[in-house]
Amino acid sequence: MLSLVLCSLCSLMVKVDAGVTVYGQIPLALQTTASAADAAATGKVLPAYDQTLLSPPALPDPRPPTAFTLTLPAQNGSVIGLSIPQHGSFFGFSIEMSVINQILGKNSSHINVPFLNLMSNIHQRAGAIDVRLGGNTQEFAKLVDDSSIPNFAAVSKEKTNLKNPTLTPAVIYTKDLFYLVANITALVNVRCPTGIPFATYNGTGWSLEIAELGQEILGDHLLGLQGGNEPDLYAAHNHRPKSYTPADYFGEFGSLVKAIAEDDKIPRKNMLIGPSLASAAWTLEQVWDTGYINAYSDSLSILTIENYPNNNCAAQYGLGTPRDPQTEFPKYLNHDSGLNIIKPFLNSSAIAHAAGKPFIMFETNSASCGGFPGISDSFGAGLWALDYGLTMAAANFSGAMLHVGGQNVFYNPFTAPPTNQTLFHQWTAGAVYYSVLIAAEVFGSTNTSQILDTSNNGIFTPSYSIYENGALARVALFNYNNDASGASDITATVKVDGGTVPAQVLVKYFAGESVSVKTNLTWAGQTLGNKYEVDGRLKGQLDVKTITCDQGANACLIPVKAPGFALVFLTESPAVQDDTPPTTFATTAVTRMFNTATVDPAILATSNGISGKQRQKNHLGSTSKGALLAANGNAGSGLRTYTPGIFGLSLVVGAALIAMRVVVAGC
Ligand SMILES: *[C@@H]1O[C@H](CO)[C@@H](O)[C@H](O)[C@H]1NC(C)=O
Ligand SMILES: *[C@@H]1O[C@H](CO)[C@@H](O)[C@H](O)[C@H]1NC(C)=O
Ligand SMILES: *[C@@H]1O[C@H](CO)[C@@H](O)[C@H](O)[C@H]1NC(C)=O
Ligand SMILES: *[C@@H]1O[C@H](CO)[C@@H](O)[C@H](O)[C@H]1NC(C)=O
Ligand SMILES: *[C@@H]1O[C@H](CO)[C@@H](O)[C@H](O)[C@H]1NC(C)=O
Ligand SMILES: *[C@@H]1O[C@H](CO)[C@@H](O)[C@H](O)[C@H]1NC(C)=O
Ligand SMILES: *[C@@H]1O[C@H](CO)[C@@H](O)[C@H](O)[C@H]1NC(C)=O
Ligand SMILES: *[C@@H]1O[C@H](CO)[C@@H](O)[C@H](O)[C@H]1NC(C)=O
Ligand SMILES: CC(=O)N[C@H]1CO[C@H](CO)[C@@H](O)[C@@H]1O
Repeated sequence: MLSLVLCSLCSLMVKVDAGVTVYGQIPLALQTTASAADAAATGKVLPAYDQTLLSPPALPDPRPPTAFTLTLPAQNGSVIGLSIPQHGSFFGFSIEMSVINQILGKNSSHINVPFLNLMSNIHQRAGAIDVRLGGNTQEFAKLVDDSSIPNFAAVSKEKTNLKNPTLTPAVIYTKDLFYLVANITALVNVRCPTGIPFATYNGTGWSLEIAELGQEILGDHLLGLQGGNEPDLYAAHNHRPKSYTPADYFGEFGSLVKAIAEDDKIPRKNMLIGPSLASAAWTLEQVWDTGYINAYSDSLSILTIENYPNNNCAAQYGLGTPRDPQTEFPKYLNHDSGLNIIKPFLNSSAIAHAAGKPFIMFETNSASCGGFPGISDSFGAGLWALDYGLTMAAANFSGAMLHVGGQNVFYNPFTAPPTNQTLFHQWTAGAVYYSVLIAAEVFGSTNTSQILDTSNNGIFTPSYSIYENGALARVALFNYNNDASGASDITATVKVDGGTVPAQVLVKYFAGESVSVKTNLTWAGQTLGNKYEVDGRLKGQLDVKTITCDQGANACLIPVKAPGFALVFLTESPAVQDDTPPTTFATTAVTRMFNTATVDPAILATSNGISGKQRQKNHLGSTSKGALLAANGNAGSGLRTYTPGIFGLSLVVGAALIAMRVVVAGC
C-alpha cells in the first residue's frame, strides 16, 4: 500500500537509583501529577488518536426482521460448503517493518510489555498468533553491522521516499532484530512470516540476509519468506519499467528460487510466499497463468493476496478523488462488504486449496493510505473486520493479517504512544484489535474448527456456525443496525438438527454504545481501555451470559443488541469460563518499581484473578510508594503463568508482574 509511516526511535530511560533502571512510559517522577488531559499533546492530533465521531448511518428501509431461526446440523458430515479446518490464529497482524521498533521493542533486551500482553491474549485463546513483519518498507530493508544504529536500537527508519528511484534503504536493521523477535517467540507462540527485499533486486544478486538470519535465529517461528510485496505496483512506483508484467515477475521469482537453492545459509528452501499482489494492476489469475504455482510448487509454502477495500489517499497524500468518511461509513456496516472484497479471490482460494497451499490475505485493513478518520477505529469497524475475517475463513482462506502502521494511520489495531508522549501515555487499541481477539475464540485452539456462513436474515444481521472436532460448537451473530431504542435488537433462534439444544448456553458479547464510538468497547464485559490507557491486559470483570434454552422446543433464543455481536458457546468449552490470566511478562530492564499512581486500584484489584483482599492480606502489589517489587531478571525466562491457586509458589513474582503489566513498557 502507499502508506508512508512516520516514526522515530523511542529511547526513554529513567534512572531510579544506582543500578536500577526502569524503562517505561510513565516515569516515576511524573506519575502523581501527569494526567492524560493536562499532558495531551498540543497541536494537531495524530491520526492514530483521531477523535472524529461520525453519525451512525440511518436504519435500513425497510427494516429487516428482528427475529430469525438458524437450524444447524449437529455434526459436520452433512453440512454443505463447510470450510476447511481453520487455526485459532486465523486472524493475525501485519506490522510494517519500519515500525517494529515502536511496536515490538527497541532491541532484544527491551521488549515492549504491552505488545507481549496483546499477543498473549490471543495466544491464550488460539494457541498461537501470526504476526507478519513486512510491508513496503521491508522491500528496502538493509542489514547493517551490529551496534551501528544509534542508541542500541535494532531497527531504524531512514528518511526516504519510497517512490524515489534512488532506493535509499527505508529501514536499516541489525542482527539483533532477529534476536528481538526470537526473544518474543520464546515467550509467546508468535509465528512470523517476513520478506526478502525484492523491489530492490538489481538483476544480478539478491540480498538474502533476512532469509539467512531468519532461518538461523527464528527457527520454526519463521513462518515463511515473502518474495515480492505488491509486485503489480512496481511499475507504478518506479521500481521497474512501465512494461513490467506477471511474466517478468515470474522470471525474477525463478532467479530468487535459484539464489536460495545455492545459498547454504538457507537450509529450508521451501518457504517462499507469493505473489502478494496489491490486486491493483494485475489479477492473481494473470500470475497463475504464467505457470507460477506449478513451476515453484517445491519452493512456495503460502499463496497470498493483499487488499484494502477502499482508500483515503486523497486526504492523506493528495492522490485521487477525495472520499468523505461519513459517506463511506455505511459501506462497511453490512455483510456484503466482506463478501464483495473477497469475490475476486474465490477462484484463487480454490486454486490454492487444490494445489495444497494455504491462501492468505497477507495485508488488509479498512482502507489503504491510512484508513479513514471516524471509520477505521470505530466500533463499527470492529464488527466489520470480524465479519470480514469470518467471511474469509468461510471461503477457505487460511489466514488474514490486519496491518499495523505508525502514528499517521487511522486503522491500527494497536499503537504505541508517540515518542514525545511516552512520558505520560500508555498505548491505544483500535476496535479491530477486538476483532482479532474474538476471532481467536471463534476458532479456538484445536485447529479443527470449520465455519459456515449461515446468514439468512439479510446483510445487516449475518451469522455463522462453527464446528469443532466435527460437532456444532459455536454460533456467531452480528447486528450492524444502530438503534438505541432497542427496537432493532434481534433475537436469533438456534435449533439443532439431528440433536437437541443444550439446557443452557454461554454467550459472550462484543459491545459498544453505537457503531461510531471508539471508547468503552467491551468483550464479555472486559475492555483494554480507551485511548492512551492500554497496557495490553483486558480489565474489568469477565461477564459471560448464561441463556437457558427450551429443550422441549429444541430452541435457544439469543438476543443481540443493535449494534452488537454475540458468540454463543453450545458446548461448554473451558476457554469461555476461563478467567485465569494470560501469561504476564517482565522485561530484563525492570528490576524495581513503586508508586503506580496512574492505575485505578479497583481495576488492579479485580485483575488477573487476584483480588484486592488477597493482595492486602499478603501485603502484595501495594500501590503506594515504597513497596518493593522484585522481578525476574531474564526476558528469556520471564514466562510465568500463575493463578490464584499458586500463591505459595510465586507470590512475589506474581505481584510484581501484575504491577509491571500496568506501568511498564520498555521502549
Ligand atoms: C510531539 O511531537 C509532535 C510532532 O513533532 C508535535 O506536533 C507535538 O507538539 C509534540 N508534543 C509534545 C507534547 O511535545
Ligand atoms: C538495548 O538498549 C539498551 C540501551 O537502551 C542497551 O543498554 C542494551 O545493551 C541494548 N541491548 C542490546 C542487545 O543491544
Ligand atoms: C546487486 O545486489 C547484490 C545484493 O545486494 C549485490 O551483492 C551486488 O553487488 C549488486 N550488483 C550490482 C551490479 O550492483
Ligand atoms: C480461475 O483461474 C484460472 C487460472 O487463472 C482460470 O483459468 C479460470 O478461468 C478462473 N476461473 C474463474 C471462474 O475465474
Ligand atoms: C471450502 O473447502 C471445502 C472442503 O474442500 C468445500 O467443501 C467448500 O465448498 C469450500 N468453500 C468454498 C467457498 O470454496
Ligand atoms: C494449532 O496451530 C498452531 C499454529 O497456528 C500450532 O502452534 C499449535 O500447536 C496447533 N495446536 C494444535 C492443538 O494442534
Ligand atoms: C468433520 O470433522 C472431523 C474432525 O474435525 C474431520 O476429521 C472431518 O474431516 C470433518 N468432515 C467434514 C465433512 O468436513
Ligand atoms: C465510559 O463508561 C464509563 C462508565 O460506564 C462512563 O462513566 C463514561 O462516561 C464512558 N465514557 C465514554 C467516553 O463513553
Ligand atoms: C530465546 C532467544 O532467542 N534468546 C535470545 C535473546 O536475545 C539475546 C541477545 O540479546 C540472545 O543472545 C538470546 O539467544
